[in-house]
Amino acid sequence: GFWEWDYSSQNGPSKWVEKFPMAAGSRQSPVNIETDRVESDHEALISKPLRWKYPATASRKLVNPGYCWRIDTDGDGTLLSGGPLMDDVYKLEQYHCHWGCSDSRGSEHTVDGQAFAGELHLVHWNTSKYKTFAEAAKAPDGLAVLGVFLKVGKAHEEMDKIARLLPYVSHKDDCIEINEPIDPSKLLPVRGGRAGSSNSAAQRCVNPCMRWAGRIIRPAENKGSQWQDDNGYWTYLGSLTTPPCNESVTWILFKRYIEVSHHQLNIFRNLRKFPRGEECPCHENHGVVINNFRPPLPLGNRVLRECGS
Ligand code: 1SD
Ligand code: ZN
Repeated sequence: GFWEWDYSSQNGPSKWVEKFPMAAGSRQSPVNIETDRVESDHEALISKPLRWKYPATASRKLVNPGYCWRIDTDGDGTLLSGGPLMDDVYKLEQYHCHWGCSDSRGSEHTVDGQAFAGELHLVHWNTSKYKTFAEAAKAPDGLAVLGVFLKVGKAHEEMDKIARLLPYVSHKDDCIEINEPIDPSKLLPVRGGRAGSSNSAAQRCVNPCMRWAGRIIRPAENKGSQWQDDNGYWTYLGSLTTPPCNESVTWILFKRYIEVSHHQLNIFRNLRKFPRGEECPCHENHGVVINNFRPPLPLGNRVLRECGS
């Protein structure tokens, strides 16, 4: 009969393939990142630094689709380019998050078998080659997702703006407009710890504020700064991690994680999988959104590359 995919034992990741044949493909995501088996400093990656720009005004709507929280953006003025994406320009479509029922699980990708408490995804599409997000989502080089691991620690200021709004989208299909600017570039790791080994470096503002004749000159007022990665990332070709699991994603995972507080994660864990006014399906976790991650799939004969130490 009819069923909707979810993360439960009944309709979860192992059952998706029954309805979404692409889920059984050979280019699926997430994967486990074996740090001592990645290919280092591939020439194509070093030749162009990864760059991004997100005006804070791009974050438009906060949505509860019943399986995560998601912020839909107005792609205008957003940009992701360089690194594995070469000269193609990608725009930000939305960003969303995956998390666990406890702080010891929740990420989709794992690093040397270790899961993080959560994983933030910034979903972009290739505007150099495709006309719409839907068209890009079907193409092998159509999408690029930036992934950031979440580790429990101190509260994250920008994430708190989102956490404070979540009670207004507590139920499935709830949606609100965002009025206070939420800056996705502030959700990316700057000086956090490392998901892999070693230390050093940071992300760098390419067009920072300048002081001139005693005045502070901001880069293109309100339009946001352009940033460049100096932290390092892992990259490989994969898929959407949710049905229909299209094999259209260039994955870029930052080696550095960001810290969010246990309390902030608990606010995520309070979202409901069912619509307002409907009765709570109390049999499974009181209908709250938890463990909304797909477990890692085989890398197969794909190559995982790294850029930066
Ligand atoms: O989980 C998201 C899903 O919500 C949807 O946004 C899709 C893009 O249309 O992307 C997946 S994911 O692969 O970024 N996890
Ligand atoms: Zn995701």
